[in-house]
Amino acid sequence: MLYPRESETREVRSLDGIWNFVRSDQANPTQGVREEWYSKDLSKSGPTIPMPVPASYNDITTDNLRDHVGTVWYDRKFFAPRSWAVDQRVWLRFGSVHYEAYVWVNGQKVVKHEIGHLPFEAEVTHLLKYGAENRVTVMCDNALIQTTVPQGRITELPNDEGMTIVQSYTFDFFNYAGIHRSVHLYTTPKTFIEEVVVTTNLSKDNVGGEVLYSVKFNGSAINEADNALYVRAQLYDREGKLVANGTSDAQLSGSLQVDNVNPWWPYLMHPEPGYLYQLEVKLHASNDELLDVYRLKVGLRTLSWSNATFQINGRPVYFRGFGRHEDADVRGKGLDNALMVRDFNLLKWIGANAYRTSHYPYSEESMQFADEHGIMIVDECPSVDAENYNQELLGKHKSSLEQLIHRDRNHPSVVMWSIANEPRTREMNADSYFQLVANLTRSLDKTRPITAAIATPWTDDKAGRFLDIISFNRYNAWYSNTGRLDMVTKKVVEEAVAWNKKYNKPVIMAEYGADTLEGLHLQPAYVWSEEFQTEVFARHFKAFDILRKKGWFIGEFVWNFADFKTAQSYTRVGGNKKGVFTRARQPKASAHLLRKRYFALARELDDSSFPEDLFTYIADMGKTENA
Ligand code: GCB
Repeated sequence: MLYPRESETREVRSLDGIWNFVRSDQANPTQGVREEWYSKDLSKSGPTIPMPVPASYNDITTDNLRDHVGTVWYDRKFFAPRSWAVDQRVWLRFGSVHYEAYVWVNGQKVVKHEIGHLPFEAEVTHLLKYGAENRVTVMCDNALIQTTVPQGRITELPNDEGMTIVQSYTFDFFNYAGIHRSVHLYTTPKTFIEEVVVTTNLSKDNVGGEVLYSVKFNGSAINEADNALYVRAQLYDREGKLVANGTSDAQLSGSLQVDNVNPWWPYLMHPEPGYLYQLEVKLHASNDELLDVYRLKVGLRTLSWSNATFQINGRPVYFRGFGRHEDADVRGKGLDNALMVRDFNLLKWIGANAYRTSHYPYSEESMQFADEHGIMIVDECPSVDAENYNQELLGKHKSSLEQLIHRDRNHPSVVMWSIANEPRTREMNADSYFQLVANLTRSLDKTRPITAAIATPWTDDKAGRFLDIISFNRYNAWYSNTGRLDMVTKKVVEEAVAWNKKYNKPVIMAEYGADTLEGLHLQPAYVWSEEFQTEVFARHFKAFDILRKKGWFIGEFVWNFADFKTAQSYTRVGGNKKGVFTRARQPKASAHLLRKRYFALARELDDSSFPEDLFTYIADMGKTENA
């Protein structure tokens, strides 16, 4: 699915803003459908409140909307310009609605989509009134059950008024819901470019490059005799200079050769990271009439992996990064450009070169940003804590990967697929289940390796053999041997070695960390203090340096980039506090230590230089300059 972009043949309009909102009666979740609330303005069915889009609805009001379970409704009006009535098609696209969405336009049902964090769209050409006002209505359901991805449970429990519905889940982040990402209306010509798939190759010396593209169109050919559409592809460099062009074959595929290529490199691995070309794809009828134009950014890079290494453009990569969340005060999981740009500034400040989109696909805008900044992404589907494996769950889990790969396959920043976080891989059926999920992923994309973040002890795990890279999550000195800083280094080394011995594959530590209350200082280090988090990190660094010498240990990811909201629990003080940054995106003490490590690794492994402010002046240390 292509990101909506303007071109000489396409227009894009945002429907973001303030929508009208109604929460259903929890005890009567289907009332709105039975009473056909979508057939007229929501305000005609009852009082509405204003609700921002994009945003989670949970933390906007001051009442208990936060804990609402079940359906809510949104609607808004918009104009469709008269000019759109002729010779075009119009599409309504949602970047993400969590968890399940039903959409109507002018009272007509247009699309239903299940699984949050992924885009969906529908053609609305025939439903719109042109040069007039239209209405879009959305019903969104946040209920998670044993066959949703991720899974949850709904139970009825007695409360002070009688009975009430309660949502529970095992995963450790708040189940924010609503219209989380932008809503767009966009136009295409009648016959248009529906899909573009790009893969790239580099010569051994990284001097010659190749862009392979394959295009799918949608729509009828222009006239009866015209079944021979073709594509003209042109590649421009950063300065807008044309560097390659060509014409497709009859299947609308082709390749472009680039001399003296600027490869896509990760941040700090090259002085010019994140180099992107622009690929211009023009769909033509056989009489040369121009039908549609779509432009996308392309990074030229190769990935390769073995049982010991992971390489980009032929050079070994050591991942230094984070597990993250899309999470912020007030807006929850709603797309927020200010937050996104701040986060990338922090990632670069701290010297990270990668993050995992734990535990679901992140916004398309952030994927584009990662491309531009050279941040590598381990792209995770929304399967968290999978258990009680069943056919329906498998179907949806596969569908989430299919949708994710369709959405993200052209991003150079995406270097690995993560097919699950902490699935219960010792359970019966875990092996056949993950074999099927891994096989599907590989069949959809052979150019990237597959991983999953596993917390099951290596002795019991049944999924690792289907992966290319083993990622494990472990909280030494936190969940096990709480407070024992002397029980970290050896345990991490032993566990990583055991995973490698069992599967003979590269190993990443995908999560480690400690909850830390900003401003709490205790010396000697004591759990929850800034001193403790810093010490926990240092003990892990020591383990990682022992492991790096073994040749197959390829990365370290701290849990978590920033503090984030969780369900209420006595183990969580206002949420999960394992952030290196606070929820307001300010550094804790550990951030300064981590920054020194990440830049030290970048210097050792990739020859990059230190930022001037990395080390604070303490004393002359015997290195007086003759000034
Ligand atoms: C984990 C999970 C992550 C949690 C984290 C924690 O293993 O993958 O979602 O937030 O532990 O802090 O407990």
